[in-house]
Amino acid sequence: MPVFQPEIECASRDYLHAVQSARLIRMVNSAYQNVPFYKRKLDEIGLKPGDIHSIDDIGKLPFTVKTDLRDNYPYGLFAVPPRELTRIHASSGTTGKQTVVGYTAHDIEVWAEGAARALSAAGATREDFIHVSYGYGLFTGGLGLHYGAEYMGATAIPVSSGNTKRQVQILQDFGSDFLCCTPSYAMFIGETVRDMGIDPRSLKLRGGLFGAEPWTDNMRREIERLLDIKAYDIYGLSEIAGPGVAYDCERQDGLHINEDYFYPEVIDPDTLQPLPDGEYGELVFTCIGKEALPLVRYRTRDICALERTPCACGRTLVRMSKPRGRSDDMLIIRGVNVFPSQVEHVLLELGMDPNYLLIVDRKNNLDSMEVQVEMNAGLFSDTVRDIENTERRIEAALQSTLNIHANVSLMEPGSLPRSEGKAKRVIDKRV
Ligand code: DLL
Repeated sequence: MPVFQPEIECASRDYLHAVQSARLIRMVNSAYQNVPFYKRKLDEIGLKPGDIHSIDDIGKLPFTVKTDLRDNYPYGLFAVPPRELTRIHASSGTTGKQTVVGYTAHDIEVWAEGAARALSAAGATREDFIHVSYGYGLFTGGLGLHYGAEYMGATAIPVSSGNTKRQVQILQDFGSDFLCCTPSYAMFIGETVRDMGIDPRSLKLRGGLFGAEPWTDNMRREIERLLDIKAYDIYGLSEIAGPGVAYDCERQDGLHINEDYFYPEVIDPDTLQPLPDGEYGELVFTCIGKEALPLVRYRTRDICALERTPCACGRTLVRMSKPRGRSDDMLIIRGVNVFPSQVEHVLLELGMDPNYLLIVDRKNNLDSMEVQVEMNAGLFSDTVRDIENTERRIEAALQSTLNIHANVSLMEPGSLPRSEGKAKRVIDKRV
């Protein structure tokens, strides 16, 4: 499959090292001169911008965390005056103030370039119609893919999220070639195609770029089956740019990181020391190619591992594993660490759809976990005995993967809420 920018995506490691080094030096200078927060942080540890000679010096720099953005809300970490800004976005955040991010015209182009690389890696071309069902607005999903599609010369269809039957109608009538939305919404759109009696093979759709939330390879296969497409992962976060920080290629074997703009490290979240390739830890990014918000060693809380072995697609860009979830999504139930994605994995292995809700509670000082799972057509059964047998089977599978007991309740098909954006799968009544 053609590579959008082979001169960077397939560059030699030496060339990338030189690009990264030059950009890091420039960005540290800018952050020191223009962002009082960074001047203070560097002064505190006695580090001068001149002490950074290459990307290998990155470990000398201090980390930035989400609360730094909140403490400097809304514009305190911006390195450019307001007249230089082209756009503002924000990430919703479930607690406290939202995180505000800004872009210069150059930053919008960097971001669009990243998203265009992702679309191309999924096989999209200038001839294609890109159906964008991520939300448009302060969330970066909609406009991120939209600008990426336009940047590569394809045709953007800015549908935004919601009104799912209309989405299907547009897929049919407009002849969309690629669908962009969250994986949970892709599942919902797929179910709606089926419920409307439409044969997915009759649609022109051939691929999709799904991200903004963790999803498993099993869910990938489920979406591919429901929509008769190839499903690609796309990763990003608003603090660093938006969608297109990293993306699947045709090998679907880890997401290539646009490391010429977003320099990645994986650290042990307790010791804060870098981890060797292949080991899971917290992903950290330094924005070496952007002007407005030059984040230094930003701790994403996403858990993944890096891989630098050559990829058969020809790209030399480092790959990150599919994020397992966020360290702050991790539930600790009776002392056991549980990621919602593990539950999803178990359900899909058992042939169930990933429509579930995890309810954690505390009774008599003891944590309890209930997993509500929707029955699919294959499971739907009238006999109480069949239902109970299936519930026990799921409980046993969860116990062996998670090492913890969960009460499983089967629910009627279609009874659990569907998501048009990021799915909410956990209700933790303890907090
Ligand atoms: O979710 C940007 C985005 C939009 C990415 C559309 C991909 C597609 P935020 O709202 O700031 O930005 O949320 C960022 O979402 O730190 C991860 O925890 C999670 N996330 C994003 N992409 C993936 C993915 C957008 N492919 C947070 N797999 C990140 C797993 C993801 N988690």
